[in-house]
Order: sequence, then C-alpha cells, then structure tokens
Amino acid sequence: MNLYNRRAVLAGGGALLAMQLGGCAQGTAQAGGRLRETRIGGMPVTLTAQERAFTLPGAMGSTPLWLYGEEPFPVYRLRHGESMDVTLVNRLKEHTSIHWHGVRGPNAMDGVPYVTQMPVQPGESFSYRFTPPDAGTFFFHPHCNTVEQLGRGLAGVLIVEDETGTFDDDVVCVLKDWRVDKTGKLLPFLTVEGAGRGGTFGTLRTANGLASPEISVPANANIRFRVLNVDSTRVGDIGVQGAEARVVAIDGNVFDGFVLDTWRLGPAMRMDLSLRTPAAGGKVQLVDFFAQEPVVLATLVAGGAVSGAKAAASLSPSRLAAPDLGTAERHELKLSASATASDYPDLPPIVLPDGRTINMLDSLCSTTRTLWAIDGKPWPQNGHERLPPPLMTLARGTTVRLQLTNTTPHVHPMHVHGHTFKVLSSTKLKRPEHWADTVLVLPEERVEIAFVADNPGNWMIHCHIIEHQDTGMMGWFRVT
Ligand SMILES: [Cu+2]
Repeated sequence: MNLYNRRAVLAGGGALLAMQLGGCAQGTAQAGGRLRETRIGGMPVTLTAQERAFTLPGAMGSTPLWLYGEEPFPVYRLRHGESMDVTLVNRLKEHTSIHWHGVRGPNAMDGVPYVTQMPVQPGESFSYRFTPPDAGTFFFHPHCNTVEQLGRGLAGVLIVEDETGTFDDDVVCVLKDWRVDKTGKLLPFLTVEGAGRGGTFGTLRTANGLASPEISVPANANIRFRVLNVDSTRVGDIGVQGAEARVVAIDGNVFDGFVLDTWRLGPAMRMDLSLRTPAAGGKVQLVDFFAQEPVVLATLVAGGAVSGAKAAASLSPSRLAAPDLGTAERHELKLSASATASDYPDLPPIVLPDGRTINMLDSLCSTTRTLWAIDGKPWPQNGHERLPPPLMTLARGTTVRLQLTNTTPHVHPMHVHGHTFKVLSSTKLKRPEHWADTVLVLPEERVEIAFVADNPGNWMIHCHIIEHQDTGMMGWFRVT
C-alpha cells in the first residue's frame, strides 16, 4: 500500500487545487467521484455537442473541451428492451456524429459520416432512434476527426441493463487521458512520432474526469464495477487491490467469468467486474500494472453498511448467434504500415441506408497522410474522391472466421462495427474464449475471431488507437 501513497497524495493535491479554482465547470457534478447518470429508456433526450471551458484536475487554467452537455462522460442508462431516442445537436464549428460503440444497432444509426449517414453540420441535428438488442456496457463518440473530437472529451457511456442484474450498486468508471500542459492548454492530439508508433499519450490520467478519485461505494456490498477505457492511445493492465474481483463481462458481454488477476484493456475496451466491498472505511484500488511503477487509477471507498446485502447476482449470458465454424468463410486481414498511398479504381458512389448516394470524402474524415493500412489498403488520403472498396462482402447469415495478422511492432485494438465477435484464439496473449467488439492484436500476433454477419449494411473495421485509425488503419465491409 505504501508504494502508492506518494502518488495518491500528489493526485489528491491536484484535485483539491482544481476544486479551489472558480470561473468554469470543473470535476464531476456528482459527489463521491461518480458521473452524472440519466435514465433515457423510451424518452426523447437531447445531446448538445459544444465547446465548454472546463478545469481539468491539476491544471492552472481552463481547457476548451468539447462535451456532450456540461461535463465529460454523461452516463445514459436504459433497460434491455427499452428504446432510445437521442437527438444530437451540433454546436461545434465542424461536423460531427455519434457512433454507438459495441451496439449492434441498425446500420443507419451507426453514426459513421459518409458510410451510414451524412455528417451533422454545425447548427444541424440528427436523431438516433433504435432499440439496442443487447444488454451491456457501451460508450459513444464521434467518428470523424476523432483524434480531436474524442481528445477534447466528446464521449459518453451507454448502459443497457440486464433484467436480472441485481447488485447492491452499479459503479461506472471511465478512464481517459488528456493532452494538456500545466496551464490547461491543449497539446497537439496527433504527432507524427506518436501516430507512426504506439500513439501519442496523454499527459494527465483521469478516472471519471478526476485524478485518482475516491469513489464512494456501500460497505459489505456486492457491486458491479464497470471499467471503460475510452482513451485514444493507452493500453492498461488493469487489476484491483483490496478485494477479489471477478470479470463478469468483456465489452459488456456477460459470460461465466474468471477471477481477475489483470486484464489488458486497450482503447475502447470495457470490462465489468463483480466484487464485494470491504467494511466501512475499507478501500479497493483500481490499478494499472502496465507501467514499471503501478498507477492507482481510482479508489473505491466503502461507506455506510448495506443492510441485507444481496447475494452476488447471476447475470444472463449474452444472447448472440453462435458462429458456425464448420461452414465459416475464412478471411485474413493484415495490419501493416502503409508503404505508399493506394490508388483505388473508380468506384460507384456509396448508397446510404436512407437511399441517398454520396461519393465525396472530406478532410475531417480522411487523412493528410497515411501511415497504416489494413490488407495493404490505407483509408484514402485527401484528394481521393471515393470510398475505398470494401475489405469483405458477406452474404447475410454467413459465419466469417477472420484472422487478424499484425505485421507491425505495435499493438492494435481492432474494432468491428455492427457485430459482436467471438475471440477464438491468439498466438501471444492468453485469454479465454469470449465475446467482444474490440480485440487487442499484439505486435506480430495473429488473433482469430468469428461472428455471424447478420446485420445488413456497410460496417467499419478499424484500429481504436485513434491516430492509427485517422492515418489509414481503417476499412469497411459490407453485409448484403
Ligand atoms: Cu493501431
């Protein structure tokens, strides 16, 4: 425990300083290190993307963040089976959209400009209306100029609750670093040195927008602890100290689970933990063991006792179509550096789900230079007027068995839109078979995943180290 004291004191001092500064929004609104939560099931809600001066912990001045509302990371909850009706209002000076990461929604609601919808221009709005088919821990973010829009804070949490989830408490913890100097001034989100390697790391680590916060939890209670890595770059080896935790869901997909030692949590990945909190005054630390010196990300502090604490809940396993490996169509996608910008053949314009056709990319959705590629094909540079050809075209209902082959010396958390896949095997990092929407592919590793292509539309597949995505490691596939 002593190992962490110095760091905790430093972080606490920074948070205290931030609390004393006035003049603009700061910290999370809720007491006890919690994010503000809103129930949205069946009710229309508006999310306004806008710039707000916000004092990040430890900063001497405010930072012009871009937020959905007033604070970072609003948490929206609904029950499984309830519908969503979320209207995005764009008060930014550039276009945006919302992608619902991990949600197997209809293609027209997937929030990818030029692929599933037209971008939402400044002053415009767009309504996302659908019923999420699965319970789970999801998040949402824009899908063009993501390096800046997510970097400035445009992200929120979507929790679809299981019918049978009966914990004493349900705690959300969002991990994100910020690229700021001591005065609060933003640093460049994309650097050539970072983008060409493992990504450009943030300078300030936070959990729920706070530096190593204390999060209040009931004492002697069984809690569900949802940990989300929404950072653009950082991969953690996440564990807990002070309690035994079970991993009960990966990327929101409930499974039998296992006792947590550490779990390697890359950008966009989530894990739900089940743990029993200590007696009043006791603490449980969420720790990143990836670096040489472990970092305490947050501390759960047990408060008043819960009377009649519930038994550890039994959760419904995810209801996903099992891949038919016997008849599966095999594909391999190589993750590589891009040698040169690719030229694409003249392709017909893409047809949006609403019937409109588009054929132009714009500078927010393509890159000024490509550094990375999938299958030798980088997402087009500026000047390419058409979308690249699809990486795969799959007949609806086909099981696809996909090998992701990393030929680079860097890790790539690969995300598939519109589908949840089973991680079958990997050549380096040991992990149990599990469902996911984002999987880490280690340097020189081969990871095999499988899923039933049962959601028609045009779907992205890309690296979630956002600088890799924004410089070419992005493609799409079509389910017909
Ligand atoms: Cu990558």
